[in-house]
Amino acid sequence: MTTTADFETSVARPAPPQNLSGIVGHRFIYTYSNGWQYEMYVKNDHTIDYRIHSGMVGGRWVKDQHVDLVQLDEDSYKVSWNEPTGTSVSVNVMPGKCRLHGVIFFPHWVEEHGERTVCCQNDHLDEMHTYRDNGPTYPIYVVPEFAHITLFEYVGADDESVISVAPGDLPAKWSHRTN
Ligand code: FER
Repeated sequence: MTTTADFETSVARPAPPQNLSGIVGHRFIYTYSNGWQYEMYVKNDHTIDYRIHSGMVGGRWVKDQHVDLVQLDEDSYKVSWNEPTGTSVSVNVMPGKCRLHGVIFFPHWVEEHGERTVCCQNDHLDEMHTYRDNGPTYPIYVVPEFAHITLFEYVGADDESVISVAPGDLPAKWSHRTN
């Protein structure tokens, strides 16, 4: 059993013990305070699939994004990554509190032309890399927002069927399911 004391850290041991079982294999749907609705599936301890149900780049979906995933504390995880578009994201997740905080760092070209990223990204990787490399990258558009998690469920790890269709091809109100 892991107790609160086990999360004590020091200069010699800055990282707390890692137990990712509270987030790996889980799907969660959340709405940011700006109204943007996202869905993330933590497929394993280094990979996510996701769909964007609404917002600036609503309709976008991605499989097999490599991420850094750590446990910060009890009921506290951080997922961080860089997209083929150049966008960087860092998301803190507190499942027990249904609380999430994300910071998205959009290159300038995505702020100007978000629609270019609305696709099944996996079918357009070369195109995204070209857009990324052509920019303009700066100024970066930083979007820091809290979100409320409306659905959090265990669906099992490494399941390709969890996120396998575009957000627009789901039944009406599919993302409105809560638990
Ligand atoms: C999130 C915030 C942003 C997220 C994904 C993104 C899956 C991706 C943004 C982009 O590349 O457009 O919470 O979760």
